Amino acid sequence: MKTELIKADITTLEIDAIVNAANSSLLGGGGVDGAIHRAGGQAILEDCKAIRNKQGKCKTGEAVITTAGHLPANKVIHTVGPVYNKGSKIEEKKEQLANCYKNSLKLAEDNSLTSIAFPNISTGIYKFPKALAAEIAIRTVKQYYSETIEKVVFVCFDDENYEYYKAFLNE
Ligand code: AR6
Repeated sequence: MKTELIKADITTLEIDAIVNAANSSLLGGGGVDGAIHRAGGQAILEDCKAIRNKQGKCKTGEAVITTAGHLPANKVIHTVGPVYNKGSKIEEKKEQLANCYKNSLKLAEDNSLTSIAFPNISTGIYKFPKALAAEIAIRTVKQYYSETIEKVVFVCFDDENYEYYKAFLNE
């Protein structure tokens, strides 16, 4: 499994799967979630609604998969990152963030997807400290053994995240 780092809008990528930093309602929101639904169109929301009707909300750390609608990617994996509140259950939040990456990779494998791109989950509206989130993302992906996934792309949107990823990936 090789890893890549890029600075880009994740909605533009031609890849098997892009990951969405969703919320538990799965019904869309701001940030990267808003961008994915806007660019991908109604089909993504329809799939999300069908999943909700079947299983209810998506819990923090878990992941579900839908069509990618009009996006150049083949599938969207929606995962729900933890909301970071200073001093409150930090260890649990760290584990939940790692679970987002693990469960998304597992879902990609289960669907025979060989390339996957992650945004910096929880580091926007959910306010997870960027350095800590980058460490967790990189460690979790590197520790994940997959016989089928060939490529994992870390997609940064802002300079601060990009600098942390660049530093930690080169360690
Ligand atoms: N491509 C790649 N990365 C992006 C893009 C993009 N087009 N747009 C933003 N980012 P956020 P969260 C980066 O807030 O913190 C939504 O309302 C952004 O710079 O999208 O997990 C959901 O519905 C940041 O580094 O997600 C939830 O309610 C990263 O994506 C809530 O926000 C994550 O920022 C989830 O919050």
